[in-house]
Amino acid sequence: MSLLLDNQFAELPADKSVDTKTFLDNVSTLPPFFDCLGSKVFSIIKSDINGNITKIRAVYDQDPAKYVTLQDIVEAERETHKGEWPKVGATLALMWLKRGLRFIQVLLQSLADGDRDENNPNLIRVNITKAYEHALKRYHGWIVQKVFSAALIAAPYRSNFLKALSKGEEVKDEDCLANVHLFLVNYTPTVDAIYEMYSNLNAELDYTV
Ligand code: 0SG
Repeated sequence: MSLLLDNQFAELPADKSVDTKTFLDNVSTLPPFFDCLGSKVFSIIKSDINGNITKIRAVYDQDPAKYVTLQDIVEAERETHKGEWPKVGATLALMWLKRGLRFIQVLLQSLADGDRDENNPNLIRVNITKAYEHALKRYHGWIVQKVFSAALIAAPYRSNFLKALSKGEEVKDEDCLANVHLFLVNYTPTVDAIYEMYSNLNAELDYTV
């Protein structure tokens, strides 16, 4: 069985709106995966992502009928918080969460595409670095970039990572990567749709932490 396919994201409707409840249920399955990765450095990342999800869910739970889509939340906060927005509330939490989700997407896509360090074929540092440079690096000052360097050194071997994706079972690489491909079919458009929404609403910020 594949961990990813157990947690397949929902297909987007034609208007590319993202259903809040389904999205929150889907992303909530990601943080426990960090426990399989071993090193303590991953608990920092897990707690950051968990914090984002908790913040968005707290807003959703206030009025599920009002916040059916993620865009409903972001637009409502724009009205409520005016000058503070978008660096506030669930809008800020989703801004960061989507960057983590993009990181995961680029990492998985890179593995599925067969990107590999031929000298160290059982390492996934090239895939992780590609994802980091695409999704996160520009938002990180030097201290957080050091945390990334520590995470890179502590990253699991490719074989162990693929095994974790297969819930600890010995699955052929090609079967595991076929599942990664299938997972990305709905996951990638969901992440793209959130990015597009932030761009359309002018909700994206460019500061570093
Ligand atoms: C195989 C695994 C390899 C993993 C390699 C991981 C590489 C990534 C390492 C990056 C380490 C990041 C550690 C945390 C950094 C955080 O500081 C930043 C900024 O966090 C935001 O800061 C918060 O998320 C916001 O929280 S909120 O919900 O309250 O709104 C907020 O606090 C904000 C600051 O607020 S403000 O000053 O604007 O008021 N977080 C990130 O950069 C996201 C990191 C996501 C990493 C995803 C990695 C996934 C790995 C998956 C492996 C399968």
